[in-house]
Amino acid sequence: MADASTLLNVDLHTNDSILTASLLPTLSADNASRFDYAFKGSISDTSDLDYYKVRALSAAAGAPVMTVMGWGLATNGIAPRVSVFDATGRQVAANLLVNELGSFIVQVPSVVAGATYYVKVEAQARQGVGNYFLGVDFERIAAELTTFATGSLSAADAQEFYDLQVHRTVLYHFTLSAATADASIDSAIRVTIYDGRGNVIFTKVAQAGGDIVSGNLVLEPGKYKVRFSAAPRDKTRTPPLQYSLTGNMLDDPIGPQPQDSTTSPSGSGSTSPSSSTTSASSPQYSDPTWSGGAKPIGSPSDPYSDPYSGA
Ligand SMILES: [Ca+2]
Ligand SMILES: [Ca+2]
Repeated sequence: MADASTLLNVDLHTNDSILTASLLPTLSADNASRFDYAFKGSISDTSDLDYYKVRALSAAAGAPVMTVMGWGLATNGIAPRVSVFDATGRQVAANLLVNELGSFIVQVPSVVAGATYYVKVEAQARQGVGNYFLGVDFERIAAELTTFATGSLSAADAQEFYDLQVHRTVLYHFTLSAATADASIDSAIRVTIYDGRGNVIFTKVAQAGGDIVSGNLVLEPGKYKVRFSAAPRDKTRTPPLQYSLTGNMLDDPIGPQPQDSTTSPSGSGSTSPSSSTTSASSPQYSDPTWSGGAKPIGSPSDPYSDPYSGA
């Protein structure tokens, strides 16, 4: 944990609300970096919040997608959490794209050109003190998110399995979210991915009603099993839970892709797996297939500890 002497920017709580954020200068444009706005700040005590004022680019810029990125600046520093508010102080719906290893990235798909927004930075779970980097970037094209699997779990149906068939090497960026109808019961959902030999190659836990969690995974061609399991703190009480595994896929197949150039959006470098019409004639490039959902197929063990143990 950082001490006061290593904090880069102690604001003495002058920017802990949207009202006082407006007293601060707008984040200056940073021409030297890839971000439209960039700033290094500090969470200087456990009650510190930092609000920053940002102006969306003009309509002429044609860049309505607002991406806000925060990450800790020290190995053992804080994990920042960022959120976006409009000029009236209302939180703006944003897709949480990345929440892993101290990085937190949200994206607002469409902002009002020229409008004022506020970015709030806090420490995740209000824990820790330290320095962070905040970057805000306006872009033309939003990240395309695909839903890979979604379903419901309950005490009677505490896990669901999917078969995943991968036809070419892909890099998945997964985001897992968990929701519950009964927030009074502390619970979570775990996703676990097994390779063809039953080895666990990926696992993440999302708290019900909490932020999504994300992770990257490279999958070679083959068959995998994906399990979603309910993880209530009190094993005798499992509330109704909903899970959603979304994200996107990046791939780099060797050789040209069998894409129909007449339907590709120009210059987007699309990684969307949504177009599957060509896969029948070119199986070597077909997208991974997800199947199953409700049917339990065996019960592979989970070597990972209870997410609540030691908590
Ligand atoms: Ca601060
Ligand atoms: Ca502050």
